[in-house]
Amino acid sequence: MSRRFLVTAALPYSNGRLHVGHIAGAYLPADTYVRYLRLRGDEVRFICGSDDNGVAALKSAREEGKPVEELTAFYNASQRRAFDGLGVRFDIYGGTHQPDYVSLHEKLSQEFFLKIHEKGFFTKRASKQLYDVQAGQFLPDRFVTGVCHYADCGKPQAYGDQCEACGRSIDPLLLKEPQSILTGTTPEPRETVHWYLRLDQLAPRLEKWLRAKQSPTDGSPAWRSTVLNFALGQIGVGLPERAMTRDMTWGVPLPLEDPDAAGKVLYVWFDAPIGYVSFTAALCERLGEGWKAYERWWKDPACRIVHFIGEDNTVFHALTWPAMLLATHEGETPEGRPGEYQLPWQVVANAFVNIKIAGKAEEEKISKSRGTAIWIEDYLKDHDPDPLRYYLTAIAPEAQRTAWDSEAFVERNNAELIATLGNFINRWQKIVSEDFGRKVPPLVNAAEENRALLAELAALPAAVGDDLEAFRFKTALGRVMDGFRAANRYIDVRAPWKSRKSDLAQCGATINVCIQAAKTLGILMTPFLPFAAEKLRASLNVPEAEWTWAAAAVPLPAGHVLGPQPEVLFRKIE
Ligand code: B3M
Ligand code: ZN
Repeated sequence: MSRRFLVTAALPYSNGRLHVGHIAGAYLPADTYVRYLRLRGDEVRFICGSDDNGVAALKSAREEGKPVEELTAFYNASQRRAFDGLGVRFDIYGGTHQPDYVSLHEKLSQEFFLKIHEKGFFTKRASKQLYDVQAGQFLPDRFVTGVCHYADCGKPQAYGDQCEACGRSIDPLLLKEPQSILTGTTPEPRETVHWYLRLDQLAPRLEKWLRAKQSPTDGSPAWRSTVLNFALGQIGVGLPERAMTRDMTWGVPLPLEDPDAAGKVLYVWFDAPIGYVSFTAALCERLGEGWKAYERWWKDPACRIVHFIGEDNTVFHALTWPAMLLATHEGETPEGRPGEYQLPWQVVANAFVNIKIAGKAEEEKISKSRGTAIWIEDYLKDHDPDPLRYYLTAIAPEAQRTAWDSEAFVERNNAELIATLGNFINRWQKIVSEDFGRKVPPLVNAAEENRALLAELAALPAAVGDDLEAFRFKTALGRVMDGFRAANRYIDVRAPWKSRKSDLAQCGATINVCIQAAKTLGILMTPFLPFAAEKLRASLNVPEAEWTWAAAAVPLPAGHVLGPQPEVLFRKIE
């Protein structure tokens, strides 16, 4: 039974390159999940693109001395190459301000704003905001730095919107020792008008929806407690209204006739998640369905929407974005749906990946400025994508932060991918070529070890599938590797290099079981290691249409002609 999924991965800001932390956080688990769903035969759209608007890009453009359009186009292209090189294959990679996407994105974002406006979920209010007198402009939140105003934090790593140290959102006016990044001067509060989303009014609907995610009754996996506890905790202390407009020119213009709207754009966290919708629409358009076909994904309860994000984006995906979706509708629909749009079915957030520097005891935060980031484009110059995918899944920060350790990366490539996985595939190639003409030999011998391994393999697709359905990527990969370990033990015991001389039928039975193991494990490893899996598929000569989760434990019949010996699956890393 085929299901329908819309899977998104957080839209990267197009003001920098991607490093291993980004990949481990959102993009790799999302791609792994999508590949798994596709092997299951589910209908999937996988959506991403760059987050071009807002202050991050503006700030970098200032620093790099380039027009912001040029900067975002450059990084959008760089990110696209990095994803492609890693085999992270979106159906569309848009960009909220890229020439091919900006008009549809603006249209949908403005419609969204107007809908919420019409439903009365904004309040227009004058407020004080920090103004840089020397620069003659209001300061976007991220143009102000200072000391976090929460008493239990008080760290100096706070921006006007969020504290880097404790992760909570910041009220720029409460920020201690504020400083403008434009001029270094102390900004002064001045009055300006903004439109605030009534999160307080939406909180009861949000809470009802989130509570249902704690113990789902429809068999869908419970959300990670990190996400739910955070979101419910915020509702518990009360959701403040949030300004959804900014005094800036870079972004989506505010679509109101109101004279107070002049010179303002939508807040980047308002338009960015709408990017998921506008890129879906752009994809529908590209596929010849017309852009409006996005509604089949966003408004149809039969479709499950899954957002993969890094932990710092939790507040926006588990609260603000769902609140926006709810606010396009006055309340529940007569059929008891929360509104017109579907709310996220799952929000899968990962913690950060730190870095372990050789010779240092403490793990550190990956830092661009300290030069500790491992950039994807650099990595791909010398290495294949699969080892990185493997290691980042093996250390996936699913429940807490983990750390990249270059020595461990090399060690695991050599000991696990080469010595365990690659080696198992190599151990019987010579025999199947020389003694059986690359045809699957019959399984004539019912030896105990044969049946035991086949039974173990037969149970594996369901077990790995259960883990993937529940977003336990690390455990799922561990099971696949355990399968390879079992296969190696099996071939050790059966020693076909001996039986080929004494009992060719028994040898053939062993080879048959090895081939079945390679097929099962090859399919199960596909979401994680797509490049090696493709080589294996070709060498087993299984058509793509039969390389499916359901067929994983279906044996290749005796007499099936294999393809050529596989190309080297993994290379040694020094
Ligand atoms: N641009 C990514 C980040 O915070 C942010 C995600 C937007 S998802 C709609 O790094
Ligand atoms: Zn703080």
